[in-house]
Amino acid sequence: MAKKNNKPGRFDDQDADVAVKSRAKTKKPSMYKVLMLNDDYTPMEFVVNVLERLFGMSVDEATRVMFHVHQKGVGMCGVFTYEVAETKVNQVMEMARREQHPLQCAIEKE
Ligand code: TYC
Repeated sequence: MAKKNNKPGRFDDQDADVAVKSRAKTKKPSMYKVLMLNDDYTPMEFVVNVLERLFGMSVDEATRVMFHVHQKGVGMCGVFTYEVAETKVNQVMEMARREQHPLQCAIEKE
């Protein structure tokens, strides 16, 4: 661009055509665990189905997670950004509500 000639044959530093690499500041988003809680009434098969459909687990993986929750009281379905985690929880609750199961799901910041 325009050379600002303060003196003949000189550049003003600030206007010189120098490509300055500036990297936009990026921050990794906070991640959130989606937790499944045990209860005495939701059928095991329903929980396995939820884990397959909403969390992309295989039958084996979903069964393992379901039994973990059944035995320990709580277990992890996955880790997501806040908005995705919130959506997953809402989807789990909606699936459970439709079938009138008391299944509960929660978000925990990592
Ligand atoms: N405890 C339930 C039963 O015995 C099964 C179950 C597992 C429920 C995991 C909820 O998140 C859960 N039918």
